[in-house]
Amino acid sequence: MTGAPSHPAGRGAPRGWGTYAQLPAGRTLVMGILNLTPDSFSDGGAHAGVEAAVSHALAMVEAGADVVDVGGESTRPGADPVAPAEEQRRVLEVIERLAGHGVVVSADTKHAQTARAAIGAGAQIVNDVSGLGLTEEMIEVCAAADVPYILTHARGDSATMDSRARYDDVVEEVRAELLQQRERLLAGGVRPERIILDPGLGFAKGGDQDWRLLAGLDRLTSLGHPVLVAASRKRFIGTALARARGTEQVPAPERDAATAVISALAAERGAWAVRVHDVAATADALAVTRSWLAAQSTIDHQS
Ligand code: PMM
Repeated sequence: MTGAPSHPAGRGAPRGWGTYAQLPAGRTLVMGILNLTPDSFSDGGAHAGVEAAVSHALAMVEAGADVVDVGGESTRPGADPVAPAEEQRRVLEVIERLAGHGVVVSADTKHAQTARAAIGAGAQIVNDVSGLGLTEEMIEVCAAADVPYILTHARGDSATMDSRARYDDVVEEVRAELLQQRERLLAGGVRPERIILDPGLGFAKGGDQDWRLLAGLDRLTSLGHPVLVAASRKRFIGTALARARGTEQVPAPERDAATAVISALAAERGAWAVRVHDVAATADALAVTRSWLAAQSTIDHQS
């Protein structure tokens, strides 16, 4: 990534970032989710086995994923913690295989040892959802490897996060807490251009807090770091759909069309990347968003 933005600031122009080594610049990227967890809320157990996992990941790349995010520990509220050794057993071989295929892999982990091993296996980005629990060891690993680091807002762990969803002003507090953690990363030697920010939708958030964070995305993109939006299939989407349909909570696999709409809106607001399960739907949503914005900029230049 270079320091300078690749776009003039404006609608749909990702702000504050240039390009990471192999990743295209100038458009919102798609991060496809590969959860290698038996208890993941949305696709648990479906990709058991290395072969199935690799072919699912390659299918996501074929469908338009720029990055594949590989995780071995479920982060949903109430999920059991996974020891780093078991987490590594689940992910390392898959990461190695994907890196061998030239896929850009991010390692979704809260454990510094797993991040280190994942980088050794070929992962190029560390995706950490520790939030306020970010460890010094994780900072050391990322500084030493000089890899992009996704700093995700979260309070507490899977057992406690729901009880910590108390904010006076969720957008301002999430921003301030991310900036605090950013200071720790910088003090530990992580270069500023390596830090990607994520509001941590669903992590210690409830009610309409996730929607407020999306609506206030400019407060994060204006900080000059790339911003990742990871809304895919999350509970707040199911709740909004249920309210609109007048039904019970809408289940995770029925949230993909709504997720694609959020991807489009996030791209319009300058998100660097969106993390999704249904890559094809989001790739299409981003393609039509780009066409819309390209036409918009022509009109803007004429007037
Ligand atoms: N959410 C989940 C897992 N990893 N990573 C980042 N950076 N941000 C997130 O919000 C995030 C994440 C949980 O969702 P999943 O179980 O569908 O993967």
